[in-house]
Amino acid sequence: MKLNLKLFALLILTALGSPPLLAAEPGMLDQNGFHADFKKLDADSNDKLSYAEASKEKIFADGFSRADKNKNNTLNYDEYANYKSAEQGKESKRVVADSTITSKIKSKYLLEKGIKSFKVSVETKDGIVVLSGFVESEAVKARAGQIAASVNGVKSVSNGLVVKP
Ligand SMILES: [Ca+2]
Ligand SMILES: [Ca+2]
Repeated sequence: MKLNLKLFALLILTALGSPPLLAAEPGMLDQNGFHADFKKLDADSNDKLSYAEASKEKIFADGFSRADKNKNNTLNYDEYANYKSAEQGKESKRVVADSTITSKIKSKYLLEKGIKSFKVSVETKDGIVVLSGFVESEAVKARAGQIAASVNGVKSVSNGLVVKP
């Protein structure tokens, strides 16, 4: 029984601990984690990835030629791992930037008397903010949109707030 509990706790810790680690330490992944991925893609096991092999991963379907630094139309492990860790780094930066935008907007809404922040939902993806939920007047809706647009890093605001007096 005790052992099971320990195992359970370990599983929880692992589950909680993994995603931030993956995001925070691409260098570590570079050394350990990509070899298995590389092997899986390398269907003919020649230690190189052709476009057909690499493009099974979406980032290489789009970025194969950028990853292929020496332009020989195949990716060796270093080309594969460097490109992949750079892309993952960009992706985790984007996610951090998006959640920073969301929390800045939410904290500004808290300071606005007219906006009942618990009735307004803010979501940000790649700098594009989507507002949904309810406000009491057109003026408040417009104000909420202006506030969202004024936050650094916001590219556009899709104001889906519904006026419900
Ligand atoms: Ca191959
Ligand atoms: Ca190459």
